[in-house]
Amino acid sequence: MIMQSEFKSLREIPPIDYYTAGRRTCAGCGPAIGYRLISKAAGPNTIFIGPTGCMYVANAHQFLTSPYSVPWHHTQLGGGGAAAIGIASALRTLMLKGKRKPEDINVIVMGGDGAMADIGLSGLSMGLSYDYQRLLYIVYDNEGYMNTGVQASSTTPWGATTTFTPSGKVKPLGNTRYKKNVALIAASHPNVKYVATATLWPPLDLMNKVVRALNSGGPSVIHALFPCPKGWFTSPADTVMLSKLAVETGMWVLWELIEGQFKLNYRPNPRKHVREYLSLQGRFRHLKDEDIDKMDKMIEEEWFYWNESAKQEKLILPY
Ligand SMILES: Cc1ncc(C[n+]2csc(CCOP(=O)(O)OP(=O)(O)O)c2C)c(N)n1
Ligand code: SF4
Repeated sequence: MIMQSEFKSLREIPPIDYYTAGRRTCAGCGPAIGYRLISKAAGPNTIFIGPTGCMYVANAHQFLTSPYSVPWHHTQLGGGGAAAIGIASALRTLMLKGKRKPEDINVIVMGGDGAMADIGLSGLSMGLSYDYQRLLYIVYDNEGYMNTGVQASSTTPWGATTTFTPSGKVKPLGNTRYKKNVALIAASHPNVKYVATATLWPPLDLMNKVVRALNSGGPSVIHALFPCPKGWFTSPADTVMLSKLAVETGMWVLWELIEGQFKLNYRPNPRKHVREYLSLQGRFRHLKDEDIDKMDKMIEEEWFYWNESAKQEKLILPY
């Protein structure tokens, strides 16, 4: 099979969809938009693995219907990492034994932050210590356990209200934990060939990262921030704009690590104040001006490390 090459412009994006209409996700669902772009980039020779979460429950588990027109396999919430290794290993063995014609088949896990950053983190880590090619783990990060009613996960940002971290008299801030950086954890695995962060904007950045990850020659990870109108209390019409604002305020940093070499993909200049991003989201409505300024200052401080990493072309840890 000819390897998918990178897309130079939006015109080159294939019209065919492998994540099709008829799903039951909320209007403006970020992970659903992401799925569509990712599956287009990966192409038809792809097997998707879906741990339990919105992308399973709202898509594929009822009425014997599915919006996926490529093979799609459900796993238990924490089982995405192991299932992917099993499938990649079975394909390799069948091809080595001559029981299947040799071809490039993508194995992609699309797991939420609950599935990949929390409950299935050990499976993700295990997957990254093998040498399977075209094995890609995508953490679709909507910053909470959304399918079960917006509970906080370890990637929920500081200051967000969720059903597990409600803003109130005792804890006016809501969530007081800092967001876990899954891409940095992934980067610490010696066998990983490609690690990147992405979001819905710019769409070609996300799609080309999928192509680069699959062509990287080993296991790879993309940590993608995908806005969730239901859990973020945002307008469905704002989903892609929120992705853009996350990048322009420096709240979400677009970078990639190719065989250990760090590359910053976008430097906001001038960086917008994080207020522009937060003010569109009901989950931050309780924050006072001084809280928002504190968050902006934290972003500014963290950017020192991203700039330094870009200068030295290697990861300089901010924590
Ligand atoms: C081991 C286990 N614990 C809890 C659940 C209940 N559960 C089902 S989906 C879900 C939320 C998953 O969150 P995430 O992976 O972030 O995906 P999202 O729903 O946000 O798309 C939970 C807690 C489960 N199915 N299995
Ligand atoms: S709750 Fe969020 S992630 Fe789940 S279907 Fe709705 S918008 Fe999408």
